[in-house]
Amino acid sequence: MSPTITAFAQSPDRGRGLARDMRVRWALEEVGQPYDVRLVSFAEMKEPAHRAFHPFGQIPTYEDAGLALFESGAIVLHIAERHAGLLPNEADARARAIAWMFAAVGTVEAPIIDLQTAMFMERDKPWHEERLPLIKDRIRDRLGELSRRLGDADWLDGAFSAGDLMMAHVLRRLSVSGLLDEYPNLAAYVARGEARPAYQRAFADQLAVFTAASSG
Ligand code: GTB
Repeated sequence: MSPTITAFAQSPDRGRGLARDMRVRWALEEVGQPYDVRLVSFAEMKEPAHRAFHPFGQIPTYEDAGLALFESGAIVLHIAERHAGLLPNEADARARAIAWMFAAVGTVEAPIIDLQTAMFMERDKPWHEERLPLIKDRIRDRLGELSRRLGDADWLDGAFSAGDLMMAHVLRRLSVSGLLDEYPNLAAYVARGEARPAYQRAFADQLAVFTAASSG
């Protein structure tokens, strides 16, 4: 039996691969694990049947042989722990790769979510214009630090790992803001991730969902 993940039936990202099912798809493609996808509407996500898998009524979820998981980072870690290819075997290197996964969602993604919340949900607030540069500068602080750490390396700690997968996908969320272009080594890092065959397959699959929903 293949694992089943959930994704938006009609993703608000319009097939740009920004929703978090993309991380899970990418991880499954990297390790060569086939999977099924259950598409859910916004209404279905909030129904008890979906909340049994995801307490917050969101995507992605992951089900496999009686195990149900939510949280994209936890799902990618689970996949990486059960298959070769996304975490180093050596214990310390493995711990560092996992630390980068946490850094991606906890330290780097947090201010990026603030920016998206400001752009999509707070535009009408009287303090919006004043708040925006503050959020952007917090993101720049993180990107500057990350850029200095990456330097001219291909990946954050040796070979490509689940830490890079999570970080590259988090950084992709900045693509429309222009902020990533201020850090050429980070833009190149994301491009290297996007060039991976596993990423390409995952991207094509989620785009096909959007294309089918748009034409149907
Ligand atoms: N911390 C959780 C995780 O990492 O899995 C966060 C899960 C989450 O926020 N899921 C979003 C969701 O289900 C989809 S990915 N939202 C519906 C809801 O909360 O009701 C977030 C997302 C949505 C849209 C875009 N976009 O349009 O570009 C990008 C990312």
